[in-house]
This record gives sequence, C-alpha cells and structure tokens, in this order.
Amino acid sequence: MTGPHWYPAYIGLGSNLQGPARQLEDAFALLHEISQTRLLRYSSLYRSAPFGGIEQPDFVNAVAALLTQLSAQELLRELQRIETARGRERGAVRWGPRLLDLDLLVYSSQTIDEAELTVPHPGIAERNFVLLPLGEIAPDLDIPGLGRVSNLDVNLNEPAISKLVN
Ligand code: A4P
Ligand code: MG
Repeated sequence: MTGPHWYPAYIGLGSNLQGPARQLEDAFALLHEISQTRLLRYSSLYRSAPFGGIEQPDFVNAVAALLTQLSAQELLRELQRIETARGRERGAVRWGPRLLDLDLLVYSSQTIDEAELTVPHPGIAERNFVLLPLGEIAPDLDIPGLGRVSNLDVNLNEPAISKLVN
C-alpha cells in the first residue's frame, strides 16, 4: 500500500528584529509543527549585512530542509501564517526590517511561476545568506535552472556574512 507522497522543500529564514537568533530558533520548532510536514534538518545561523539599500540592523539567516505532503501553495500559506503569528506586519516596506521572513526556496523539482509564488525563489543565486547555509545542509541539491548547490559561486561583491557563534 502506498501513502501520500512526501516532497522535499527548502525554506530560507531571516530576521533582523527583537532577538533575531531566538526568532529563528522558535521558527524551526514552528516549521516542525506544520501539518503533514517534518523538519529534517536546519543549518547554522549566519549573520549578514542587510542587502536592498535600506538602512537597518544586520540579519540573522538560516535554511531548513522539510519533507511535506502539502502542495507548494499550501506550504506557502502555512509559512505566511507563521510569519503573521510571530508578529510580522505584512504590507510594510519591501526589503525592510522584519521579525521573521520565511521564503520557499525550492519545492521538489518543481518550477512555479504564479502571481503569488515563484519557485525556485528568484534570489537564491545572488544571496550568500542563502547559498552558504544551503551548502551546509544540502550541497548535492539540484536546483531547477541553477544546478547543484555546491557548484554555485559565492558572490564576492555581496555584503559580509559570518557564522554566528552562540
Ligand atoms: N512570493 C513569491 N514567491 C515566493 C516564495 N518562493 N517564497 C510572494 C515566499 N514568498 C513568495 O513576500 C512578498 C510576496 O512574495 C508574498 O506575498 C508571496 O506571495 P513578503 O515576504 O511579504 O515580502 P518581502 O519579504 O518584503 O519581499 P521579498 O521580495 O520576499 O523580500 P526578500 O527577497 O525576502 O528580501 N538582507 C539580508 N542580509 N538577509 C535577509 O534575509 N531579506 C530581505 C527581504 C532584504 N534584505 C536582506 C534579507
Ligand atoms: Mg519574503
């Protein structure tokens, strides 16, 4: 007998307000509690300078690997529910400061181009704060359109990033 299929999904986490490291630790636990979803592993926390040209505090970023029976669209809704539950105010400044940002980076081998959802996330290749943690937990991941994570180049002209030592 075969049950429903489990799809691998990768989530990018970011925070730069109110104890960012703690926000991310809490978020890992909340990801594990999404229905029909399991948190498989998560990366170290990385501190990175803000990108996007807005004056704001440094970010703490990380990446999580999930297995889920939800569709990509259902999973995005769950991520947005968690952002809102954690006090994220939607409709604030684009690229501005946030308590918790959860981006769906990769969903199985799917390519999705919809008004509300682009997968793989279009920023992956330009963002060291995604590439480094992803390389830590999933170097062999083959991202549609980009290839293997370990073959992607870290961007030398991107803001500084360093592993956060607790
Ligand atoms: N959306 C489309 N595709 C996706 C996807 N794959 N995952 C839509 C998540 N959302 C997706 O997102 C806006 C809309 O994108 C959603 O309604 C969803 O339908 P949002 O989270 O409400 O807005 P946002 O996060 O302000 O915009 P955006 O474009 O997602 O910003 P980014 O790219 O997340 O940038 N610097 C450092 N160092 N580290 C950071 O983490 N983050 C940002 C935010 C700026 N600078 C940063 C960091
Ligand atoms: Mg976002």
